[in-house]
Amino acid sequence: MAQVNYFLTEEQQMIVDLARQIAVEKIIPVRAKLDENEEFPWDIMKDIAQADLFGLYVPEEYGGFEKGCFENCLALEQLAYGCIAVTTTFAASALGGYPILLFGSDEQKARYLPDIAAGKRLVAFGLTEANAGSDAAGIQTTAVEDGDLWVLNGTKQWITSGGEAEIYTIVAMTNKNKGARGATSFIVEKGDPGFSFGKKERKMGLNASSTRELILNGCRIPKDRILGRKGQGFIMAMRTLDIARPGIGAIAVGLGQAALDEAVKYARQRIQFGQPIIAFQALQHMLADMATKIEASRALVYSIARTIDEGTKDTAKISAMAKLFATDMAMQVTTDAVQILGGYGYMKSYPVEKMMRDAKILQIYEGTNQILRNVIGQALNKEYAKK
Ligand code: COS
Repeated sequence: MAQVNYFLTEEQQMIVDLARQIAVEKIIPVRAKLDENEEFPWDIMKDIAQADLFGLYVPEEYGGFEKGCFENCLALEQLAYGCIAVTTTFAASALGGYPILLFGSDEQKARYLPDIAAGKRLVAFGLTEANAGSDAAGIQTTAVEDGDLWVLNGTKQWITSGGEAEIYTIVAMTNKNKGARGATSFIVEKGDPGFSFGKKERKMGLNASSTRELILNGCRIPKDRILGRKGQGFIMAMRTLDIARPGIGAIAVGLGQAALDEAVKYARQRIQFGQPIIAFQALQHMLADMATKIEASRALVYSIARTIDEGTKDTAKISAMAKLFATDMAMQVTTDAVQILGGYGYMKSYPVEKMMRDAKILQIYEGTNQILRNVIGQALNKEYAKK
């Protein structure tokens, strides 16, 4: 049966195979237990580290493979085939690491990137606050200079890998009067004085991923922990999200594929009215739509990730498109998979109910799909104004 050819190089196919092997051998056997126990997947993080996948996007001089957004998407898609909670922990490490890669000094890169590439220390990205979600420029955490130190005060909310990660890239206001231009980014480490964590959040899904508050209470960090220059924090966060969002699209593709595989398998063996239910056209049409939307999402995510890797500037619009289309697809496909499995789909003994619960976050984190539509709409407005 013909499959779409995405013309992967041998090396890219190796990344796919490696990540798929981890999904099948290490993640799928334990995903229900991790979900049920809300357990952080440390063992799997070690497997991913041993496979050298944490270093995919890190330059060779810091111990990585210097690959791009596309290779990262390939790994994310396959890991997500196993479980998107586990994959979110892996993805969050890149989200927290990109600011160091994009804006860090040579000295900061040398200090942090080798450990990040080796998977020795997890990274987290601290942007969101109770009153600054979609309105990311509304952050209230402050950073003020005090002699040789920066002193940070505020609370970050819903931070993926909060408490588990050791390195945090935090956005704080250094000049509240300047709005988005008054934000600055910093590296904060677990153990820094005045830095602690809130309780682990309980969630609808994504239970193997840990989500906590970061509490900065007079947190004192050395002067050289500033990332880039004062006032660059918001742009840094936006550029980080522009590189990371296709990865969320890739996670959605992996999840959608996993749900489709479960639905087809079930529809082929479930007998009703004397025949497998896949013989019914109503079911075939559902499966056909699911498969087509997954392939369309994969093609979109891959081509956008490749475009970003070519060094294209101003990628906010296309990056938003990759996340928007694929994550709406994943929500629909996982919901349809539950429908196809019927009563069994609603039971915890089958994996599709978890897939549907997990899928919902994809439309919310790293920019709600409503904000992404705004980003795309505003970009269109600007483009057409130039024509
Ligand atoms: N790349 C580079 N610069 C960008 C940018 C991008 N993608 N997006 C915005 N900017 C720049 C703008 O050009 C503007 O610069 P000037 O000050 O020179 O004009 C500045 O940043 C402020 O931009 P804007 O006025 O568009 O900011 P808004 O406050 O209106 O917010 C949105 C823009 C809504 C797009 C932003 O807040 C956002 O992405 N929100 C979602 C946040 C998110 O994803 N949260 C999830 C957290 S991580 S799980």
